Amino acid sequence: MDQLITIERFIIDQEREYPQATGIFSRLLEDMALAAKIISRETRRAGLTQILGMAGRVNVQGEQQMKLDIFANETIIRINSYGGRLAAMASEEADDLIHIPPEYACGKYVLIFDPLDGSSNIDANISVGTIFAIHRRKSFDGCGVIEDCLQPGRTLAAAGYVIYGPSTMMVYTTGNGVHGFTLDPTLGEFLLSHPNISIPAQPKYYSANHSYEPHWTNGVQHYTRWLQGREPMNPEKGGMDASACPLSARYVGSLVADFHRNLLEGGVYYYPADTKFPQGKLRLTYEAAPLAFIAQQAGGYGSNGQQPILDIHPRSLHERTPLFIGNTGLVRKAEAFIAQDDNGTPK
Ligand code: P6P
Repeated sequence: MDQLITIERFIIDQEREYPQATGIFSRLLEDMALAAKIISRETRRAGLTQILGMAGRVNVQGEQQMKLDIFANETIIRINSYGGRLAAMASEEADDLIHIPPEYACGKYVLIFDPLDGSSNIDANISVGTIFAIHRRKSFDGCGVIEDCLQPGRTLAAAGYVIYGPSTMMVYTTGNGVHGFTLDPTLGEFLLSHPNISIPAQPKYYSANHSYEPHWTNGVQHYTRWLQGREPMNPEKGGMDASACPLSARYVGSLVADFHRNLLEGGVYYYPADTKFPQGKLRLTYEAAPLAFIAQQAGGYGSNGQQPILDIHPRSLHERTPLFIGNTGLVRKAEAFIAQDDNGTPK
């Protein structure tokens, strides 16, 4: 029988491998696990607000019942505002940098997050997720500045996500492999369930929204036909050969759910640029980069179609990017089709 290792125990054991560690980074990861538990509890009740009359509920502070994504955002901010771990935060829900309240000390990390990605799926009871990225601050002292959050994924200190599905799982990396923890709601503990996650060499799925296919570039359209086993081996270069195809199509419409399934089963998720999103829909700093770090640590790869996501230097907090992520061979093949067929402009 496997050992019962809580996420807190695992984090402390990992910390011991770094004698110079101060424990701040560990506490930060533990804070994210606490936030995940709180958000999970509320997400589980999402369908009950009307039935139990909680819609419009006034909480102890006299505040109206929040939408779940606002609740998730407020939970992460509240838990991480004190403790002196962070110099600043940035969120998908906030236009600008989130400063640490003046009454609290500023720390040496910055936290960038999407509090509840895919939240439009909640009413349909579809899995949703939290995505987070942790950078070491570049500024020297005092409050954090925007440049602390505009660092390439290559320099990430940690990245992770929480998937609120049939079970709640937290998956993260600090650059020392990818590890998954499943929440036991009866204990209130995240237990190590998926140590050292490695993306399977033989992929099963591809995930894309085919309704946009007429607006994809030639290269992406050819790539899609290749994944379906309908396109000849061309181009020769670039990773996996056609023996892996045809792959089955699986598209939830919730990035964390699609990414998580492809990470565990093997596959590729892609959201290319199209006429509606000429720069791509997904955000670089709190979606593509943290997931690309996780993919890389699990033996996979994340690209914008031309270059590694991890090499892109963000110019703004909410900058968008095309994203191809999953098995390295599948993503490299996308780059090869794009390089061969594209002049880079969506139709
Ligand atoms: P579409 C959710 O809004 C999201 O950001 C991702 O979670 C998801 O993969 C994608 O957008 C779905 O977008 O255009 O296919 O509905």
